[in-house]
Amino acid sequence: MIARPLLPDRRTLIAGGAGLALAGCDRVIQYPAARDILFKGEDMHRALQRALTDRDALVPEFAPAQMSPIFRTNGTRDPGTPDYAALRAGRFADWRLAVDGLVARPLSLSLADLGRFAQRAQITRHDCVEGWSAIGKWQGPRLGDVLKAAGLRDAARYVVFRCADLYGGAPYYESIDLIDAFHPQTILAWAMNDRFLDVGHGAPCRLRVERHLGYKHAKYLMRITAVPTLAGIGKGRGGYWEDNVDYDWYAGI
Ligand SMILES: Nc1nc2c(c(=O)[nH]1)N[C@H]1C(S)=C(S)[C@@H](COP(=O)(O)O)O[C@H]1N2
Ligand SMILES: [Mo]
Repeated sequence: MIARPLLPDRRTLIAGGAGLALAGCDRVIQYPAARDILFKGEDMHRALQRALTDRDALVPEFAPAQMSPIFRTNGTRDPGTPDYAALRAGRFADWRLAVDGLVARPLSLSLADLGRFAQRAQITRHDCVEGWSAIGKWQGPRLGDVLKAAGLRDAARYVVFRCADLYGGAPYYESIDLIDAFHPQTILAWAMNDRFLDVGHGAPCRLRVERHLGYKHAKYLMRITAVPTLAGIGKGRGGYWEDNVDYDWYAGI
C-alpha cells in the first residue's frame, strides 16, 4: 500500500490557492468602490507593463535616400569658450571624454579610442520640441558598450552628460536612466552623414538617444558620469532645460 503523503500534492495546493483567491475576489466585488480600485489597478499594471516593454523598442531607421538635404542646428552652434576653441584648433586631437562616477575603471577616451569600439550606424529622425524634424545618419559606439568597458557599478541609476558649452550662461547638461543608456540605438556619435561631426552639430562627439526629443541629445560631450541620483546635479531636475524651463526630464518618443 502506498502511504498518503503528509502534505497535499501540488495540484491540490494550486486548486486550493485559486479557490482562496476567488473567494477573496468575490468578497471584494461586493463593494463597487473596491472593485473599481481593483480594476483600475489592473489597468495601471498593464499600462506600466506596456510602457516598460515599449521602452526597449527600436525607433524606425530610414534609407539613405530619405536623409534630409538640410539638417538644421539648434541651441548652441559653437561653444566658443577658450578651451573649446583650443580643442577645435587642434582638430580635437587633445579632446578626451571622461567616463567616471560609479564605475570600476574611470576612462579617458580619445576619438581614436571611440573608434575602437564596435560601431553602430543608424539613419534616424531627430524631433525637436520646437516643432522641427530632420533625418540624419549617425555613427559611433553604443553608450552601453562604453559603460561596460568602464565597469558600471550596481549602485548606478543615471548617466549624466556634461557638455563644453554654456547656454544662456549656464552649463548645458543632460541625463538619462540605465534603460535608455543601454538601449541599442543610444550611441556616442562622432560622425554624422558619413563625416566627422561638425561644430554646429556637436563636434567632436554628441549623444544620440533616439527614443527621446532633441534636447536630450547632448552635444559637445566632455564627461559622462554614472550617479545614484540626480539630486545635487545642476538644480536637480536632470538637465539644462529641465532645470531652467521645466521641460520634462523624461522626453520619450
Ligand atoms: N550641448 C548642447 N547640446 C544640445 C543643445 C545645446 O544647446 N547644447 N541643444 C539641444 C537641442 S534643443 C536640440 S534640438 C539638438 C539640436 O541638435 P543639432 O544642432 O545637431 O540639430 O541638440 C540638443 N543638444
Ligand atoms: Mo530642440
